[in-house]
Amino acid sequence: MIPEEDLKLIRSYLEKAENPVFLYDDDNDGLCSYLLFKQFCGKGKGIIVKARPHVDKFFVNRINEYNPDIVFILDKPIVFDEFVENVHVPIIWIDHHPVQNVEGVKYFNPLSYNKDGHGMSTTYWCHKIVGGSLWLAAIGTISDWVVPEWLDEFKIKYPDLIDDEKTPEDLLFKSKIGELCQIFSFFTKGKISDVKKNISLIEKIKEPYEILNGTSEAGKKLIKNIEKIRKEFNNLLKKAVSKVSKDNLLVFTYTNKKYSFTSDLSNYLVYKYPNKFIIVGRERGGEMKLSLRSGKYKVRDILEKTLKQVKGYGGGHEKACGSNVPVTEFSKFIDLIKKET
Ligand SMILES: [Mn+2]
Repeated sequence: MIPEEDLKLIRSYLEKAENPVFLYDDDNDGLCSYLLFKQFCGKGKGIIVKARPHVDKFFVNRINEYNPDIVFILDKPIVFDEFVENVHVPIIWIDHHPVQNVEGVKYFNPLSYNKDGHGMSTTYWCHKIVGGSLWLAAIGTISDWVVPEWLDEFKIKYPDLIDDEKTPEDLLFKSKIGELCQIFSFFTKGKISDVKKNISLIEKIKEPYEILNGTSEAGKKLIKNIEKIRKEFNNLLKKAVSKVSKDNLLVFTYTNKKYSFTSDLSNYLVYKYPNKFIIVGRERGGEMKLSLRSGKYKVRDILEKTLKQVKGYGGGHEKACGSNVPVTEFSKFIDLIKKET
């Protein structure tokens, strides 16, 4: 848990900010963290950090263009020193991935206080800091497989978005809020110019029904923008499900130049087949970009062990990880994991 006084401190930084820049992860948790902070400040600039777990030098110039007085980093597991050394305003970093030690930033991570506690999600903490739209807080939190203690409050406000679902799995795959989570994850896929358009449309949305029922222009436009992506996803999902066998290991790989669906596919598969070790891979530029999931196996431990014998990198949560492995190493990677299942 992040202590109350730290939450207040972060809030005071937001209140004082004249021109904040928000760097955020490209998943729902990162996006909703940003949306809540932007909503609270009513000013500043958001920069989405796509397709990499780290914040590196590349973002220094992008940030300096906006001449910010403060930088917030949301839901990114890694920040390189080369970034911190070249940004000359305060950096506030809020995250819930394994604790990092980086000099020169104000770092807030619930796991710093209790290594074995639950990190919840970054959106969960951002909501505690600024309040704001409860439905955005719910999307960011539930998408990270976290059930907030205010779920009942949410249910009273949006009775048609949740039934009796109580677990993250049921919320994500059986309820209307889960449908929204899926729609949201499509908003950040594809070309950065398309993603930026989607995000500025989302910033205009006040209630989820604008998207779900197309009751506003922005909502209608958003649904239209993701039509093609949704179709591609559903096609891939069908193919992935057809790969299911008696094996404990389920491997599904695909090539798609435009969109990454690895985490969406693996999340659905682990819900359907919790006892399997699931690996979904997207081949790109000589690398396999992987999402690993399981309800049964200790994914992170097995991944760490495997990466000692195979080139590549990766990490994440105990039962949900991401990894990059050269295509040439992929079959060895699979063989090693197979031995663990
Ligand atoms: Mn997160």
